[in-house]
Amino acid sequence: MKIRTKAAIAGGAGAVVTFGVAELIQSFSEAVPSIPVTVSQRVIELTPGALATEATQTVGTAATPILVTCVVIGTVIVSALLGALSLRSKLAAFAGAAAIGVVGLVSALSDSAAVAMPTTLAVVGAVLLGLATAGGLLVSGIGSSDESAEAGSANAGSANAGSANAGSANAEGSEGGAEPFRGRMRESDSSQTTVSRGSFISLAGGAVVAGAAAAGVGRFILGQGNPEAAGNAPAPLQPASNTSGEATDAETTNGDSEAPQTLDPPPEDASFDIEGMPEIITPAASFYLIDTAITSPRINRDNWSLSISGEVDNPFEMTYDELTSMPYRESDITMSCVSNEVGGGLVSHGRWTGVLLSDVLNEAGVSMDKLGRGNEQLVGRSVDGWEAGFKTDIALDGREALVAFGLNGDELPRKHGYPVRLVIPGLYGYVSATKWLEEIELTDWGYDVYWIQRGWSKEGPVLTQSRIDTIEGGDELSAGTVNIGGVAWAPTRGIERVEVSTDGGESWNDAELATQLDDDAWRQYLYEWDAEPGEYTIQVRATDGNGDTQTEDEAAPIPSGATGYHTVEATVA
Ligand SMILES: Nc1nc2c(c(=O)[nH]1)N[C@H]1C(S)=C(S)[C@@H](COP(=O)(O)O)O[C@H]1N2
Ligand SMILES: [Mo]
Repeated sequence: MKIRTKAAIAGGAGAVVTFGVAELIQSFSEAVPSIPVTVSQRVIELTPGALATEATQTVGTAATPILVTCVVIGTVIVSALLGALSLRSKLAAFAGAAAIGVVGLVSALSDSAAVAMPTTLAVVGAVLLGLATAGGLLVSGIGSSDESAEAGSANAGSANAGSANAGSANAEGSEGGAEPFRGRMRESDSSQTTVSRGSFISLAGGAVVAGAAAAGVGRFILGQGNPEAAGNAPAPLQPASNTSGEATDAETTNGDSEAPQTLDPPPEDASFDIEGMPEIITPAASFYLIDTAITSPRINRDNWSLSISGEVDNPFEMTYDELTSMPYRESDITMSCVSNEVGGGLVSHGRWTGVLLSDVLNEAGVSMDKLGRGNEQLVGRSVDGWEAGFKTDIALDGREALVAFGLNGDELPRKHGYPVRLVIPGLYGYVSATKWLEEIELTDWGYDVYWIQRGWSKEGPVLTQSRIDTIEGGDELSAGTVNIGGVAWAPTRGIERVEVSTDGGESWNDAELATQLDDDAWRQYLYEWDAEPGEYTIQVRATDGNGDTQTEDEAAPIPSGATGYHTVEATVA
C-alpha cells in the first residue's frame, strides 16, 4: 500500500472518529449540538437561494439530509487529503485540521441550543481524539520519529518527481531499494514502529468502525430520548389552571373572553364520508411540515420565555406558565404554505389552543395606538433565529391570531413548534407562523424577514383555493355516479360556493357544501357526477365569503402563492 494512501486513510479515519465521538457526546447533553447538523444549518443560512431555494420552500427540507451527508463525507475527504499532506508538512496538516475544528466549533456555538463551555469541550475533545487517532495510525503505518516523517516529506517531492517519470515507481509491490521514498522509510523504520499492512488496515478499520458505532449509539440514544421518534404522540394538553372568562383586562380589543377553551367535536355534517376526502381535522402526525431547521430545536419549556421587544415602552418577558395562565381558546384554523402548488398537499387543518396575540401584547403593555400605526410590523423570531413578520393591524382586526401552545388537544409536536408558536388565520406560514417562538418584536415595516429576503412577497395573504381529492389524474372511472370532492379554503373569509366542471371549464355545476367549521377553516365539497364513458377534464373553483371567485390565471407559487384551477384528467369507461 502506498504510504500516501495509508496517510490518507489515517486522516479520514481520524475524521470519522471525531464525528463519532461528537455525536455520542451530543446525545448525552442537550447543551451540545450535532456538529454536521449545525454546519449544514449554517450552510443553509449563508447560501440564500441555494438550498433554501427561491422557487419553493419545500426543496430545502428535502435536501437537508443530503446536505448533512455531504458535510460529513466532504470533511472525511478533506481530512484524508490532510493526512496525505502531513507527509510533506505536519504543520500544514495540523493547520488544516485546526481550521476544520474551528469551522465546526463556530457553527456549533452559533446553534440556539449550544451552551458555550460544554460545546467547546466536546468539539475540541472530539477533534483531539480524531487527531490522536490519525497520528497513531500514521505512526503505526508509516513510522514514528520526526526524522522519518521529515525524511518522508523531504522525499515526497522526489517521489512525486519519480512517479512523474515512471508512474509505477510508487506503486505498492515495487519492493526494493529502487524506490527512494519507501527505501528511506524502511531505514528509519529500524525502530520497529511500523506494523504490517494487514494490521494497519485492521487498526484503521477498527477506528472507522468505532467512530461509526459511536455515532450510531449517539443517534440511538437521541432516538430513545425523543418521544416522537419513538412513535409516541405529544402529551395531552394540560395548561396551567385557568377558569375561562377571567380576561386579563377590559382593554383587550378583540378578546371576547366568551371564546371556548375547547371546541366540541366537529359536527357530522362538516365532512362527507367518501373515499379520498381528507380528514376534516388533520391529525398532527400528517400535518404538512415546512421549515428551515434540519432538526427541530429541543426546548425545555421550564427555561423558555417569550419576550416582547422593539418599539414597546417596556420590554417584557413571559414564562410558559404565565402564558398558559392567560385566557386561552381553541380555534379551528387551516394553515397553508405559499409554496403549495395548485392541488398540492401543503395545507392542513388544525384545532389550535392559544392566547390571542392581542391579549399577549396588551399584557406586555404595548399600547394599542402604537399597534394601530400602519407602517410597522410584528416580527416573530424563533430560537433558531428564523423570522416571520406581518402588519401590526393583523393582531387587532378581529381575526383569531394566536400565540399557540396546543394542536388538536395535545401539546405542540416538536416538529410543529413546541412549546409555543404563532398561528395567524389568513396569512401564509412564511410571514406569520413562527415555530419555536421566543420573541415578538415591534419594528419598522421596512425590515425584511427570512423569506422576503429570498424573493417572496411581503404580505402573504392566503389566496382562495380549492382542490380535488377524490380523483387522481389518469384515473380510470366507471360510468355511473362518480364522487368529485375535496376541500376549499379562504381563511378569514370563509367559503361560500364551490363549483365543479367536467368539461374543462365550459360549464360549471354547484357542489354540495359540508357545514363550515369556521371562516378560518377549509370546507369540504362534493359533486355527485353522473358520468358517461369518455375523456374528461375535471376542474374545481371556489368563491369566498366576500363573493370573490378564485382566479383562473395560472401563477407559480413564488412570489405570492400559486393560482389557477386544480385540473384533473380522467377517463370514464
Ligand atoms: N421557526 C420557524 N418557523 C416556521 C418556519 C421555519 O422555517 N422556521 N417555516 C414557516 C413556514 S414557511 C410554514 S408554511 C409554516 C409551516 O408550519 P408547519 O410545519 O407546522 O406545518 O411554518 C412557518 N414557521
Ligand atoms: Mo411556507
